[in-house]
Amino acid sequence: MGIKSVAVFSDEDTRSVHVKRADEAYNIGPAAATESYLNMKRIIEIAKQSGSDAIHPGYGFLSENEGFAKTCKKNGIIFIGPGSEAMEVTGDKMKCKEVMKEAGVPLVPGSDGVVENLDEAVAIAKDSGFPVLLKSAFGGGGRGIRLAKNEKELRQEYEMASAESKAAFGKAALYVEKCLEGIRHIEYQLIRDTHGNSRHLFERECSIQRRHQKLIEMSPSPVLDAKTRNKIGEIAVRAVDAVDYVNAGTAEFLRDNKGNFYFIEINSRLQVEHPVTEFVTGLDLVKLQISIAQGEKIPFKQEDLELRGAAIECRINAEDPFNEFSPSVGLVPSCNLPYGPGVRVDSYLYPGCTVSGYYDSLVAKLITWGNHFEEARSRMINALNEFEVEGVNTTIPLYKTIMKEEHFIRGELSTDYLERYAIMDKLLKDTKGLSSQTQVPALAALLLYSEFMRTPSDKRVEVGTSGQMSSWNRQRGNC
Ligand code: MV4
Repeated sequence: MGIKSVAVFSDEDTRSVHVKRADEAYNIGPAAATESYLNMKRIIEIAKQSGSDAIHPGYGFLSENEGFAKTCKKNGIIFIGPGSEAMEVTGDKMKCKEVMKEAGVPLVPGSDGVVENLDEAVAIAKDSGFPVLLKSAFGGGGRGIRLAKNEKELRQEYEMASAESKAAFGKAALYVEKCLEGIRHIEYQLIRDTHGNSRHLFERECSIQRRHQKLIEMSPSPVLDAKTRNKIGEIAVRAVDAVDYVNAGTAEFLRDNKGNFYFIEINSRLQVEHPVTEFVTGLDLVKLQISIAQGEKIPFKQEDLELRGAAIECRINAEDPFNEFSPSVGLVPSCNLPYGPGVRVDSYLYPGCTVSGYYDSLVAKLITWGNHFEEARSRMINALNEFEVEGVNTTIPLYKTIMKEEHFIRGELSTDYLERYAIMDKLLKDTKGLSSQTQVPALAALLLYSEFMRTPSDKRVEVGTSGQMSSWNRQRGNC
């Protein structure tokens, strides 16, 4: 778009790739996010110093912080996202549900807002039917959710849930929802301009998650036919119209095993998985966001949009799937990123870079597109096989297993997909339980040991740094 870019970076990110790619880059403080990427004052200071007209908040950090959106506006800097008023509504679960109910957007059966006391919770649970979920109005991403399978459990859980909510969020405001079974997590990408035009850019299926962190996203969803796609798309558009939303947003739904859709929340930021939608619509969503932030109208009608082909995203995290997904940090001496027709890698990895322990473990997004799901899947398999990262463990082996797993291939997905089909056991079987980090040293040790054992004892030399047989080795009689 011919717009100059200004990057901000913490001490930890001095050599990060976005710093090299931006036209200008400014340090905003120490590694700790609270002193850098969450430091509103410092970020506004840099925006003014660099003469920036607008700030794109990305995702995470301040991207859904209404105070930051307000501060930008107060300082005459365009916040590329929704206004703070819309953000205030979408950030308050109860207020948002109220607005959605008014707009005729389907909600999960349960209480109308927060319950006043335990008896009200029990009455509502009996009405909607057990099992129910007790959710905190201030929770999110799975926090502050408790399951009650009957009245006795509900009575027990209610006391604990209100104490937990008070402790975690400062206030106890609970609501009751019927617990939906066999659900899928399907979200709609939305865009709305400052002239009241709103479009949906189709759905993304995000059901494959671990501890409420998405792992794989895809479009189209294997369970949506064209009629349902448009019907839910219209509902999603109604949702953003109802909160007078502006710019890109995502409406999240749960789909139960009877095919009913229920609105959960609106995410007021561009999501990690937006490239999936860019691939199947051919749109550049960040360019669209910037145009809308400049007051331009959406340059297409709903009927102009076509969901073309299929796209899949795998989130490559620096975590060890063989060791409870523990974070893996440090130098990446070398890496090989895949490329080719229908392959996109959004990443900060380059040979010699460092994975920090200060920030999120996401190191790359690998997205593939094909004329249909099978072509996207086969391209993903090839890309995963080409994708090499030295120095840290990654979740790549998990995705190699999932891409070949029969239920995944048949589109039989649900939010409990990993548990339901014992995917972690399949991963261990596929890889004999060794992560890339342990596979290489283990093989090296085996080679060394067999070499050592083949060498006549008077010809053997110590393989080590000291040159002396260490006491540990001497006692154990090995090298
Ligand atoms: C639910 C549900 C079943 N029934 N609500 C978890 C986090 C939040 N985004 C909503 N979540 C759920 N709410 C009712 N009434 C199941 C989940 C849920 C879930 C939802 C989406 C993606 C992954 C999930 C994993 C576990 C539970």
